[in-house]
Amino acid sequence: MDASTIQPKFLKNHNDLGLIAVGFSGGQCKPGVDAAPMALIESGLVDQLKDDLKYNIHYDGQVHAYAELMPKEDPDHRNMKKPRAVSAVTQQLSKQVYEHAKEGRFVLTLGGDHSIAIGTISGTAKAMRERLGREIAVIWVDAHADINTPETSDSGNIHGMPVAFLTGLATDKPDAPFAWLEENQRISAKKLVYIGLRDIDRGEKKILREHGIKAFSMHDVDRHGIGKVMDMALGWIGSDTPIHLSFDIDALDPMWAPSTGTAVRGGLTLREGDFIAECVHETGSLIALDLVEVNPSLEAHGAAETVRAGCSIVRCALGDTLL
Ligand SMILES: [Mn+2]
Repeated sequence: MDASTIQPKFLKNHNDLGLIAVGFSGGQCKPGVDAAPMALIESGLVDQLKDDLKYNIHYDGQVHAYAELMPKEDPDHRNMKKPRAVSAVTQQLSKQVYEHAKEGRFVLTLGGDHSIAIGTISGTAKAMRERLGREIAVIWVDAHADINTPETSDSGNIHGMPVAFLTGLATDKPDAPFAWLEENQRISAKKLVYIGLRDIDRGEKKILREHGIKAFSMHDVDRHGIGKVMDMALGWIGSDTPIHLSFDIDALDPMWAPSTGTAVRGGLTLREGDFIAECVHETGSLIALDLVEVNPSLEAHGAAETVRAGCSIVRCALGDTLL
């Protein structure tokens, strides 16, 4: 492996990378997803980024569990489970991401469940507005749309709601848990692109339709092939917009990534997942990556495989190539 030859358009130094390890699972009900960052790091990911891809890594050396932020009591709020815990963690994470991004670094966040994207994306959105006066685009690779509002969600798990909060489709009143999200931390629904969808709640389908959100489901991947889907996705975003890639490992078929909390059959192959990451890297517009929902405690026999798939996606997004 060698350092990438792609010149990043929106970063200060092409090899400066801020790494944040987030051991947080409170956006859903299954324990274990908090162990993913350590599993990814122990499998050699950070060393590969450093030694092979030549990144200069800024990492505080800890997996953040944010125990000090956990509220004593956390009753449901608007049907949301653990709203204060998720709010406190994402608000803190937003600051951590912002601190890296405002220095012009690439930000890699290893989760954790997908609720943490409220923190990561709000952090890069704010930093890019301040540094370059630009709105960011988000490519959300996932089996699920994660765009339920508290009111449309059946489960009340916040990992199914981050996109609703980030786009402003869901807001919280002053003094309520998610009141901290400000306008300059949000993203436009017009600059959001989904890839890999196949398990969408009825309320979510309505939201996607009504807001004209660009979404490539597995049907589109089957029809056009992943190459054409990426051309269309990146064409929609345009070449002059910073991209935050939020990658849920459950976008991959459980054949390749079985150890995840809400696995859905009929997903992307390992190569299709890597290809998405490679294509986004090649644009030079990628400014941040989240890798979430790896849960090494589920499907014990598939944990190593799932961790390996996650590492591969991160490497591809950071410039690893086959040749
Ligand atoms: Mn997700």
